[in-house]
Amino acid sequence: MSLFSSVEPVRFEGPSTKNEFAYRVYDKDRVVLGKRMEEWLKVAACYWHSFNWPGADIFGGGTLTRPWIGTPVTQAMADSKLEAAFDFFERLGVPYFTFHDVDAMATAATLKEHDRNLKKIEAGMAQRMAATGVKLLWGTANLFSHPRFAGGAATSPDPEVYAWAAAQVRYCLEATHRLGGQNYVLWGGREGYDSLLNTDLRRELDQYGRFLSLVVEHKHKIGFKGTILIEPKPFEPTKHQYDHDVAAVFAFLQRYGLTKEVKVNIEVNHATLAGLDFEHEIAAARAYGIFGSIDINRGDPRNGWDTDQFPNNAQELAPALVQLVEDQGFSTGGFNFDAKLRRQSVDPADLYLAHIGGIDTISRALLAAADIVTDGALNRLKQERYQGWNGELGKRITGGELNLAGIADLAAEKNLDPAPRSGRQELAESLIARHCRY
Ligand code: XUL
Ligand code: CO
Repeated sequence: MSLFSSVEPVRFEGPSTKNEFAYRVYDKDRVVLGKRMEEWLKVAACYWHSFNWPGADIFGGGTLTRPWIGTPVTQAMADSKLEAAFDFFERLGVPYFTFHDVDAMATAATLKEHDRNLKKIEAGMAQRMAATGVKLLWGTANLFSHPRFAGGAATSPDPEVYAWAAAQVRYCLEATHRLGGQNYVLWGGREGYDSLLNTDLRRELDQYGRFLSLVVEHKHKIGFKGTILIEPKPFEPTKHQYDHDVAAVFAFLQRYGLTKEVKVNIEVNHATLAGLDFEHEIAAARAYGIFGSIDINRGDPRNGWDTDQFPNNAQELAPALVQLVEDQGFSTGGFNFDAKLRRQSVDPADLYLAHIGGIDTISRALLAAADIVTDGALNRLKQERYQGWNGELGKRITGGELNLAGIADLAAEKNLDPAPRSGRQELAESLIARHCRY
C-alpha cells in the first residue's frame, strides 16, 4: 500500500470508455507498422517531478502530499518514496522509469556517504525492478540543486566542485550500468553563466569538454553499453547554458571529438525556450547523427519559462512523430515524461490523470504519424520539391565535379532562368491535420 494505491492498474479500454483511469488510445500490444506501441513509445515516468517535487514555486511552498520529502531525507523516507514510485509505475503500466541520484537516495553530507546511500537505494530499485518488470531508461546525477553547484559543476571556477561532480557522475553511471539502464543523461543544469563579466567562457568549455571525455572513457572502462546523452536547454536556471540547443551541442561535441560517443536527449519545452520548434531539434539531431531520446512535455506559449506541462496536443506533436517513424523508432531512447503537475493538482489521482492524458496524446500522434508515413503523400511532396537534384545539374554540383566558376559558366552558358515553383506548404499542413483523427 502506498499513497498511490487507490487507483486500480490502468488498462486500455478504447476511445468510448467513460473511465478516466483507462487508456483510450495507448494499447501497448497494438501493432503499428510491425512494432508494438509499447516498443515504439518506450514510455518512462520520472522520479523527480512526480515524487520529489512538493509543488513549490518561487512564491510559495509545497502543496502536494509527499511525506518522504524533508531535510534531511532519511533512509526510511527514501525507501517509502521508492515504494510509492514503483507502485505508481506499475499501476500506470509504463515500461521504464528515470531518476536523479539525489532525488532517490537519502541525503548525504560526504561523498563516502553519498556512495553508500546511492548503493542502498540502488539495491531497493533492483529489487523493485525485478518484482515489477519496470526497466531503467536512464539515470542522471543532480549537479545543480546543492549550493556547491551554484557556479556550475564541470564548469565551476573551483576544481574541488568539479571533483565532487566527477565523483557523483562516476557513482551514478556505475549504478545506472548495474541497473541495466539504456542511457545515461547529463543535463548541464548550471553549466553556463549568469554574467559573462566574471566568466572565462573558453576555460569553462575546455573544463566541460574534458569532463565529458572522462565520462565517455569511464563508460567504456566499465563496459556500459548504453548511450551517453546531453540534454540541451538554452537557459534557466542560468542566464545562458552552453548546451543551448542541438546545434550548439553538436559544435561542442565536434570541438572535443565526441560526435561518435554522445547523442542528445531533446526536451520539448527546452526547444521552445530556445525559440525553436521541437521537430526542428529532432530534425537537426537526425541531420547530425546524434538523435537519442526525448523528454516529453510542453511549455505555455505565453510564459517564458520551463513550465514542464503534460503534453495534450497530438497534432502539434505529429511532425516530430513522423520523424521518429521515418527512423523506425528509437534505438536506446524513449519518451520520458519530464512533466510536472500544476500546484493545485493535489490529489494522488492527478498524477495518474496527467500521465494517462500525456501517454494517450503521444499515442495519438504516433498513430497519425504512422498513417502519414504509410500514405506517403508528404514524403512525395518533399521528394518532388527536390527532384531537380537527381538530374544532371544537381549531380554535377553535389558530386563535386564543378567549382564555383564552373557552375557560374554553365549557368550563364545555358541561360538558366528557373521559374518559381510552389512549396506546397499549406498542402503539407493539411496533410498533417487530416491524419490527426485518433
Ligand atoms: C530540467 C530538466 C531535467 C533533466 C534531468 O529542465 O529537464 O529534469 O531532464 O536532469
Ligand atoms: Co529534461
